[in-house]
Amino acid sequence: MLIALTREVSPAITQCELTHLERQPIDYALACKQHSAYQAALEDLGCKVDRLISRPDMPDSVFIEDTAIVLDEIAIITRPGADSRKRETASVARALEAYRRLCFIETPGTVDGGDVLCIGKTLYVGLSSRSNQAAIEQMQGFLAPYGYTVKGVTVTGCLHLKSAVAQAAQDTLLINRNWVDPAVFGDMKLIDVDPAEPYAANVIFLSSGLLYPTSFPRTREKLAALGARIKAVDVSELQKAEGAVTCCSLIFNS
Ligand code: CIR
Repeated sequence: MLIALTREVSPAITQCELTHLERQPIDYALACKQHSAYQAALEDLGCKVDRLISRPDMPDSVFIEDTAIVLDEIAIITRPGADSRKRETASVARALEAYRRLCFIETPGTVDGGDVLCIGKTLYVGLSSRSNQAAIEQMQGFLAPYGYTVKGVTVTGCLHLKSAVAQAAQDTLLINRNWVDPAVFGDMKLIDVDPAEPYAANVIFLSSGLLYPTSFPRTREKLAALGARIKAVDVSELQKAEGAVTCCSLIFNS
C-alpha cells in the first residue's frame, strides 16, 4: 500500500522561509482548506494519508518532503539547509521508523528532500542554497550498498531541483530548462513547461495518475498528452510560501 505522510499547515506559515519570492499575505484558513483538498486528492489516487500535527515553532513544516528521502530499502533523514527547519526532522523520523531503517545526514551536510529526484537507482541531488556536496557524499555512503548512485546537479534561479524538474511518467520528465541542464538526465523524454509558467515543473507522478496545481493550465495541457489521469488541486496559498505539490508529502510503499 502507498502511504502519503503529510503534516498539517502551521499557523506560523506566514513566517515561512522565502528565497526567490516576495512575501505576500497568506490566508491560513484557505491554506488549510487547500491542504485538506490536497490530502483528499492523494487518497483519491490510492494513497493512505497519514497526518502529523503542525506546530507554531515550525512555520514550513507542511513541506514535509524536505525532511526525508524514503526509498524502498531505507530512509534518509535530512538535515535541512535552513536553520529554522532543522527542528522538523525529529518527529518525521519517529513516524518513519515504523516503516524503514533510518540513517541521518550529519553536519556539515545539508540537504532538503525537494532537491532529490530519484529515477530508478539514480538519485539526482540539486546543489542549491539548501543542499551541499557533503550531504551528497554521506548519501552515497548510505546508499551504495543498495546499488544507488548519487549525482550532484547544478540548479540556478529556483529553490530546489524539483522546482526545475520532476518525473511525469516512467520515461518522462517535466522540466524548466532555464533552471537545470536537461543533458544531466540522459535519455529520459522531456516535456518543457510553458514559458509563461516557469514554476510549473513540479508534479506528483503515481501509477494511478498525476497530481498537479490548477495554476498552470498551459503546461497541464501539455501533460495531458501523456494520457494519464490528472488530478488538479489549487495550492495558491502554499505556492506563496514557495511550496509546490511534491513538497507536501512523503509517498512510499508501506
Ligand atoms: C522553504 O523555503 O523551505 C519553504 N518556504 C518552501 C519549501 C518548499 N519545499 C519543496 O518544494 N520541497
